[in-house]
Amino acid sequence: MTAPIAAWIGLGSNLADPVAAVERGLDALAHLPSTLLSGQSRLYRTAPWGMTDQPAFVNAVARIATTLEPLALLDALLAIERRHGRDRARDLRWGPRTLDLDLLLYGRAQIAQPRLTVPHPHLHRRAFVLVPLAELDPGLDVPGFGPVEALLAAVAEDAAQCRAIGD
Ligand code: A4P
Ligand code: MG
Repeated sequence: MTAPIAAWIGLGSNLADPVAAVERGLDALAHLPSTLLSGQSRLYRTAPWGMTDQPAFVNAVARIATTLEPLALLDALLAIERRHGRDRARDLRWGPRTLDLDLLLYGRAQIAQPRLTVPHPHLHRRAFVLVPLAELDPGLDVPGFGPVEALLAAVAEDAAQCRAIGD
């Protein structure tokens, strides 16, 4: 048996009922094979990043312990997206989506493959990822970029636009 790896998944939605979509995404992560859902942040309402003329997003981050290899995990995440009604052919870059699952970190791995880049290429500059990540583990080191807390300090203005739902 290989030892489980701690991996981090970012969840986002801004169509239909985004709170329900993110909650279904978390539930689907809990049911992945060879995987344990070991932590989840609160849900945050966040200002749209990239393409700003679209509805606000709901975002969260989950920590899993998994023995799935990185590409198998990516395929499992894409399958969850498909089951939740995402049609990639119609997606605009950085545009609206029913459920987006990003593989943020896979242990301390640095991966540069055609289908998979880890750490996720935009993670270090996205407050909507760094805020929930810091809630779970502020000292977490992003390989090649540094601790989450320091990355968050660099996007403080955007971080102020991330509101925990229910607060
Ligand atoms: N891929 C490569 N590396 C990864 C990885 N680490 N995790 C490949 C997941 N996928 C990865 O994904 C396209 C392909 O990227 C996958 O098939 C996989 O092989 P995608 O999610 O459709 O596209 P993208 O490149 O991630 O850019 P895209 O579509 O613009 O989506 P993003 O980057 O996920 O951004 N604002 C707020 N506040 N909250 C949000 O959640 N999300 C977006 C979408 C824009 N603005 C947002 C939010
Ligand atoms: Mg994505």
